[in-house]
Amino acid sequence: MKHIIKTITNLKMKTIANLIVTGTLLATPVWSAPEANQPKKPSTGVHPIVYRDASVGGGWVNGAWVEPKDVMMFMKEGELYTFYSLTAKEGQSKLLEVEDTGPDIVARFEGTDFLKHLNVGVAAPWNALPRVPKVEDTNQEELKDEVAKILKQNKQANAPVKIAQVVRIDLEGDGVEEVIVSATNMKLEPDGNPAIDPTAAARGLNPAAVPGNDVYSFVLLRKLVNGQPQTTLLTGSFFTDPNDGRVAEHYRLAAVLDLDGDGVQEIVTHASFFEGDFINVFKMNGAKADEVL
Ligand SMILES: [Ca+2]
Ligand SMILES: [Ca+2]
Repeated sequence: MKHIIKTITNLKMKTIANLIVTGTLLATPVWSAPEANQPKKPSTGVHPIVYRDASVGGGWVNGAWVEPKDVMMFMKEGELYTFYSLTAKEGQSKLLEVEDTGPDIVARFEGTDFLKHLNVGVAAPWNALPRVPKVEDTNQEELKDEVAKILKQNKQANAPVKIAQVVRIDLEGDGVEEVIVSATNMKLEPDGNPAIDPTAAARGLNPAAVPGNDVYSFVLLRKLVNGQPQTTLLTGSFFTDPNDGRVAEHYRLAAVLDLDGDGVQEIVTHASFFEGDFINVFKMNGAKADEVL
């Protein structure tokens, strides 16, 4: 009995202590928010980026964004990379070698069985996914209206609105969430590559050319700016002529990662086309998203 009473007393003490702490926190002014959400100085080290089955996508090197061909010379055998999907850390692996194959710079890693089809890896000691994106329902009227507006601006007012991804994430950690949307009506293979058009060859076109009119694939960012939601087209392709012979590109959101170590997450989009793919990286610059890679 004595023991039980003592425990209850301890619990009461704890509750009172918690109340005091809570009271202190509530009284704390906004400007002393937790350290994690304060902007940090970006890293001054070498941080190459790889994607999918380890093509080199460029990197953040000595304070600058560097294109894939130029980052290759900075990549060291045995260096540890952390790989991320859109919503999770997938694992870590050491770089074995890196090779310039002509169209791509390709890296090889030790035991990467954990890698999923779309992933982004970075040689960085910090957590590149400090805030995890929430994947949402694609059936949202406000976002469908924004997609329709972009289609109209790109001479595709009659194209059906098809949203493929909706992701909510606070990129800066400022307490206000951003929304990233990818939209496409393109015919796709199961791996996400655009489908080959079997009729294209008969029309004298590349079989990887766009099948049909009013085909699109793009990624947009929706962000509150001075209290008003603002939509930015980040990247994409719009095809209005089925006979223009352009090769179809499918764009989607691949990852939302802090690639330069400043605590702000960059947007990584992935584009796949016939026998190839690439990534782009967008870094927030106030209300704007700058394409840095
Ligand atoms: Ca934000
Ligand atoms: Ca960053």
